[in-house]
Amino acid sequence: MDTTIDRPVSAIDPFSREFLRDPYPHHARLREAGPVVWLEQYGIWAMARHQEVRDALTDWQTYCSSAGVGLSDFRKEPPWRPPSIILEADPPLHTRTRAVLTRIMSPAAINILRATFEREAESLVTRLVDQREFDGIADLAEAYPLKVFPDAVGISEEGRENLLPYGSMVFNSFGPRNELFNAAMANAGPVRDWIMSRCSRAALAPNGLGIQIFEAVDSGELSEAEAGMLVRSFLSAGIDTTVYGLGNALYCFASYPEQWMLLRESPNLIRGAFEEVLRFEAPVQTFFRTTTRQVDVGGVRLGQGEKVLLFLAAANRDPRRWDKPDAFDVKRRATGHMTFGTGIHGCVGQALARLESEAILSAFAKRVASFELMGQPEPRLNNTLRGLDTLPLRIVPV
Ligand code: 4MI
Repeated sequence: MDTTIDRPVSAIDPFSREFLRDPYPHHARLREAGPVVWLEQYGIWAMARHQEVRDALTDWQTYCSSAGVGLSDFRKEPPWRPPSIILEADPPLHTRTRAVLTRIMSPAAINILRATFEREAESLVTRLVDQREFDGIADLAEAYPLKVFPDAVGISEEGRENLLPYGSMVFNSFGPRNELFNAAMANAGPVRDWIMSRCSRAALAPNGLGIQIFEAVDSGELSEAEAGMLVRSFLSAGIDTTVYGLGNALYCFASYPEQWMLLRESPNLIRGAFEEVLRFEAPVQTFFRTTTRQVDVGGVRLGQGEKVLLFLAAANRDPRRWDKPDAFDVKRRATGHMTFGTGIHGCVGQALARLESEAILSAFAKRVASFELMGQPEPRLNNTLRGLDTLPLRIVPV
């Protein structure tokens, strides 16, 4: 027999500037409060332990995505844009759209891009190393994905400056309608119009990832409108996530030079090192689910139709799961982190994210003895993402 216990309650606001600037002490308090915690400010549940986050992500029948994966409940208020047919969908719709993206984004399919991604990484990194000083965010973490990803999708050069503002809209919109949300939405109309204009068959280059989605229309798997919506998903998910991830990687290696030294000595550590970056400084910090039924979590009863905030980044540092969770250690087995999620919604672009990080870290590893911080990095606060606005670096060449 399970016994019901009083629900743990917290007054924490996980979307306040104070929380977002340094979430880790708050994560620890949320983990300690219990397996699931009621956040009274928002009237939602939160899970911050690895086991519970993982269990929720792998039980899509209880924890659904079709009511939105942000704070807003699509069944109670209109979404700010038509819902994504992959991220904000459940089976059977999700199963059909996911099958198409799984094929286009498979490791084998993404490997075809490797030579191009490596060449672009070598060329950018060579230039930055010659320059000695650069901003790790604008000059690398933004510049690289903004070149290779739209090229791979087959997006026109014209208008690419809309991609980062759109990403900011998407990821801030998963939080409450706070200042961050309002600032991101300030120029929403033109940005959204440009994005949608890039999602049609006619706007996409031949041979890119985008046109491959439309090939699934020709084979009867998708409608023309659905294909356009999946191109929108590429443009929503494919830039900011990797911008924040690459920026966090540089920040970790500038902060822990002995870890960079290990990686230089053994380049075979590069792949695992990026997983450790994702565990330690998760670019995507949170996602929501919505309960489809009453459910018991560690003796606490959750009702039907309730929002549950999953702290991926807190699961990544849960001492119940990890040895020395607050240590950045490129030699640890970091797989099992929750930054890519898991289950049916697990990141479909993860092969591409890994390709980008390996190309960049390998190019640096050949040329850079250490990264020196030239000043205080400034955070770029976002309701969902964790990363930097500026990262002034100087390189010590090999
Ligand atoms: C996990 S990041 C992300 C994934 C998918 C979409 C947006 C963001 C989308 O729009 O489908």
